[in-house]
Amino acid sequence: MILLLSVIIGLSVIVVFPNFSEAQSELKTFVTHSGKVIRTTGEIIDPLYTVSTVEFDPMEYLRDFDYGEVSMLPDGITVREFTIIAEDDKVMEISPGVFFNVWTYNGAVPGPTIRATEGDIVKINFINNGSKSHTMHFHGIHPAEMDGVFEIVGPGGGQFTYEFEAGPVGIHPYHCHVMPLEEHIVRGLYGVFIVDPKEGREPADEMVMVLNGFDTDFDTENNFYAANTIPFYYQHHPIQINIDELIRVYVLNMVEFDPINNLHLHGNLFDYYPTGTSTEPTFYTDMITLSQTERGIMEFEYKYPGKYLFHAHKVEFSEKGWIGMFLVNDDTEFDESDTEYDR
Ligand SMILES: [Cu+2]
Repeated sequence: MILLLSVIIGLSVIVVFPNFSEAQSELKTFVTHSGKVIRTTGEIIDPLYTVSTVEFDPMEYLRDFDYGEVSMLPDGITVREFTIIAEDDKVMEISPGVFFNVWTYNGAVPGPTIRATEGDIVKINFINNGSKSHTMHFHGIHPAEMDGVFEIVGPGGGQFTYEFEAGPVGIHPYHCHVMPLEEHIVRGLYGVFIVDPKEGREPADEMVMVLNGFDTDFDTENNFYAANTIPFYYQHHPIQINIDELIRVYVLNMVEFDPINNLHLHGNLFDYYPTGTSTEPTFYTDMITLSQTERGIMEFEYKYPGKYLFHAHKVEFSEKGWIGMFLVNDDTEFDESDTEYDR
């Protein structure tokens, strides 16, 4: 029995790390995006750093919506004010032992989920505390000078105030738009902007999933993939949901380098609203395909309790971290310590 176990464990190690010894012995030279020449074994960057300066909890991020500081104009229009600080010196342990220099909005990847109602005035006090120029470019409808492309915000405390009317209804990305754009995005300068319809949406257990990846060896291919930054996180910490309760997922694909990403939900189908701009679903499906910055809203409820996977059906991505699990509870009175969600 013990012998059999050892053989099984031995075989699993070979299957999981087929090139481990090869990669260990073979140092390759890479030129980073910023021109630095580094030597690394390949799949995983050498641990140049050993301390994470980013605190990020994917379970907290999942249902954390920032509605800003609310005030009202004399004509009754709601103003939502946000302060967003960009930095580019933070280090995040994106996978055990893999420390990566992320660029952040408000200290995390993704940045905060900014939320407003159609017609609100959104005011973003943007401060660039990084060492490089950065901006915030929102997808949506706004004046040219609020587009975050030509109004470069300089490093070391540069400031800009973005102000525009929230619209159209839907889920939109925001991201830095400074060249080289690829690096400013893949390092982590992105987040979600939700515009709610004035009449609201049906009450639901709402959550945000940003599909992202990290190229930790700078070869313009991702080494890790995830929903909300940390590979395999929701597989090890399943998202608790209730049976027969409407679940609404705002999903955004921010994966660079790979032309497509996708999402498959197990044991169920969902109504899908591309970009969230319509309140009528376009598809009823268990599978969506998303190109860069493509996004939408998924709505579903589970009929049966238990564990259900959701993951990229592009198997390479799911095997490198883009996989998670819903745990459908039969009992609405649950109180699990690994979720902050109170009902
Ligand atoms: Cu930038």
